[in-house]
Amino acid sequence: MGLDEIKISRAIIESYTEKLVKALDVDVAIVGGGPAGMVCGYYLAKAGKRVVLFERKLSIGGGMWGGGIMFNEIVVQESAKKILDELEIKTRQYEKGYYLSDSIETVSTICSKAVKAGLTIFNLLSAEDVMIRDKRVCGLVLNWTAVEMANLHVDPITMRAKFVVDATGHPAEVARIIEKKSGILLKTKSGKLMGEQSMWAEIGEETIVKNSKEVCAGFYVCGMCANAVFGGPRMGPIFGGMLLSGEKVAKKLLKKT
Ligand code: 48F
Repeated sequence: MGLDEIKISRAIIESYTEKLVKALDVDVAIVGGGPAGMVCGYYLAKAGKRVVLFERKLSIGGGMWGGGIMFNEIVVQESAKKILDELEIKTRQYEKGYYLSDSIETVSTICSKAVKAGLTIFNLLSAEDVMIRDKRVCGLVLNWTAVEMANLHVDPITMRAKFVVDATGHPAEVARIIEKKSGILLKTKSGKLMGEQSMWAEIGEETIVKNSKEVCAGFYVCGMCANAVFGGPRMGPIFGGMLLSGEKVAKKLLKKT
């Protein structure tokens, strides 16, 4: 039996197009495929929600692959270990309250479980803007990362979502766009982005979960982005807060969708 290259191409184009068309109108759109965004997507998909995640890069996983300074181990504290257990990711106790896991196993397993639960992930697509109607965030404006990188003058496409989650990590990209373009007052102390503070693992891990919440109508933040928006320290290669933050936003959205 000969393999037909045209059939292979048609299969990919038809299947991807179907997936993309389905993604144009969903319950929740997540921007950023780091640990927080993926965990958020996992819990929403598991509960049967129509949820898509857009990741700029070729690979998902954000800042988790490299552990600390490229030593590919991550640390998770007691309160977050239950999420790694649920996902069947191996952990080892280092000292009381400090658990280690292999960052490669952790990223790949979270991604696998999320996709198997029903999360649709699009890599190589960047959110470059949002859609806002009646002061409510209600969708994303997307373009190929390759277009963005080559600085080509190509117009984007738009998708609609009941809720948008910014999980873009330190740069808080979607929140920044909303602040810059919409004039909407954010639910922070200043009404604007508060900015990330210097390293303090204990406070950072606490505040990141508190700060994972609604920023304005239709718009939530989780992961490092939450501390960049509401003002809180960074925390380095401890990842429990990221996981708990994704879970928290998913739980909040489950009550609303
Ligand atoms: O940075 P990232 O891993 O965010 P996170 O889930 O986790 C933070 C930790 O990795 C680490 C830390 C732990 O203490 O502080 O930094 O909060 O993942 C964010 C992902 O978002 C993608 C980016 O490529 C990365 O994979 N991203 C950023 N902006 C966009 C985007 C955008 N505009 N469109 C699509 N993806």
